[in-house]
Amino acid sequence: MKQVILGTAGHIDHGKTSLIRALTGIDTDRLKEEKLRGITIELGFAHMELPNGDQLGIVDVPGHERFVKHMVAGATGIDIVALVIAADEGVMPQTREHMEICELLHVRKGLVVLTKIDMVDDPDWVEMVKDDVAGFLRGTFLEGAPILPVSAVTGENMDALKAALVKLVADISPRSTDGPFRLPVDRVFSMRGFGTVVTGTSASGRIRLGDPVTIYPGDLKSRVRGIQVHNEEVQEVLPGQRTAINLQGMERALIQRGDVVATPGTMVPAHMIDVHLELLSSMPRPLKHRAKVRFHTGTAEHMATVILLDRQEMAPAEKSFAQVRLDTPTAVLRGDRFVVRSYSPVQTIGGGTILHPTPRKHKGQEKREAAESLVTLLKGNDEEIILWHIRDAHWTGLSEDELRIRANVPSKVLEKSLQRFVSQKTVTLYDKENRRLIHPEVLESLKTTIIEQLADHHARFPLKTGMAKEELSAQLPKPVDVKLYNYVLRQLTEAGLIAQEM
Ligand SMILES: Nc1nc2c(ncn2[C@@H]2O[C@H](COP(=O)(O)OP(=O)(O)OP(=O)(O)O)[C@@H](O)[C@H]2O)c(=O)[nH]1
Ligand SMILES: [Mg+2]
Repeated sequence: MKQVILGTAGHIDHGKTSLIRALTGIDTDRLKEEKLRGITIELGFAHMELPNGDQLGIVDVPGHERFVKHMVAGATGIDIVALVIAADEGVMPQTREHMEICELLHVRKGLVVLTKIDMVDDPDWVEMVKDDVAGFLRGTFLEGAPILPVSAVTGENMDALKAALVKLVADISPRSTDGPFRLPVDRVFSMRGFGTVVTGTSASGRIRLGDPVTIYPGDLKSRVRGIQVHNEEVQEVLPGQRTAINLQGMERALIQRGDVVATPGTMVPAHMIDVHLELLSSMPRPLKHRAKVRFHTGTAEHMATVILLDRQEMAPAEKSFAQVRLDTPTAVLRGDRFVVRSYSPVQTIGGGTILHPTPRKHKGQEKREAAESLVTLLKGNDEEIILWHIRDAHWTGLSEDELRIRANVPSKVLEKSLQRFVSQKTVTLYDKENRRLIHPEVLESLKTTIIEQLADHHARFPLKTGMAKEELSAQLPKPVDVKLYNYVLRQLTEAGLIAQEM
């Protein structure tokens, strides 16, 4: 039995919620305001068993232009999309925008549901809309996907839709359970007698009842007190499941949508993020260096400033490296996708891949170098990415734990690569106790700098015996890890290159 998450997408009033109700019997519009206005505002959730026994978790999103930010949060973590288009209206602005968002988030599979066919008398019209939609999908991940005309009111063709879903689900490969458990929170509420409950689509890893968890970016500690998947109590969460987690001893007010419940020690709050940014061709004007944007990743939305690294502006459809400076911290890992929307008027303008969750602040001349160097994080293989981070840490070195968070490569690959690197001396393990690493070239540069500084000192003050250890380290042009400094002094002394007096 497979478990797959389907998300809806499409323009306002095109029949997304009605379709889910017709499929599952569940009304995902729960809010009073939604009932009153007849539109979806918040994300809605449902689930169903397909005719072959596979389980479908469903996320219903709002089509209203003002709630696209909820749609982005909902589309995070879906396996397949049902793009809903009303047969009497055809492709409309949010049909386009939702498709763009799905593409930016790397949704790979889906189908189109042409709803409200009971409203169209002319069969030629339906064929025409179908052709039009097929044209619209050309060049997207839905090119050639099934287009199913249905009516949520008469139930016409609903069986054909279910059959198409079964076929689609069969094509989805199960998500890997490797890596830390991560659940981007889309709802938080408190339940009498239970305390705080968070819901979301589990993104990776697994977690069991009683396990400790940390809620990022706030670094709040808790424990899994209860788990529900599709309203049933379970012992364990696997990736790609609609999940509710009851958190032990956690105040509701401390958690919000956008936070991530994860295995402790696997993330850090990110204030600045290095990214590869891809702008949409539909964007009305270029994106300027230092533009204020809305940055969406996981279920979070943050105000941010885009620092372009090697140009003053980016034209529509251009791609480039950038540093995103967030107004408030977030929790991300390398490889996560994101969406960028303009500040005002609010409109989706692009997105891309997160490359480095905790980079240095890039400024001045160094910006251009940073852009060139980031190519490795975008295109490199796991080993190249690991080496990049060790080299990038420079004289502060890097612990294995820090490396694990920054590189986000499968844990087995990380362990094997490091074992090999250390034994082949591609990497130096200078602090066994804390498992801290340094790149040999970076190590050499530290040795050379120390010798140069000492030689310079002796030349300038020939009558003095030497320099105090602390004075020397304070004069180094970049920060050095204390343990690394002592390690290098010891090595230089043993090699007879310097002399130490107590
Ligand atoms: N005749 C007919 N009406 C439909 C059909 N599907 C939906 N409707 C009607 O269209 C209107 C909008 O339907 P919803 O399901 O709320 O549309 P939605 O896409 O969820 O709208 P938002 O979530 O606000 O974007 C409602 O009045 C529905 O009764 C259909 O297949 N046939
Ligand atoms: Mg709706």
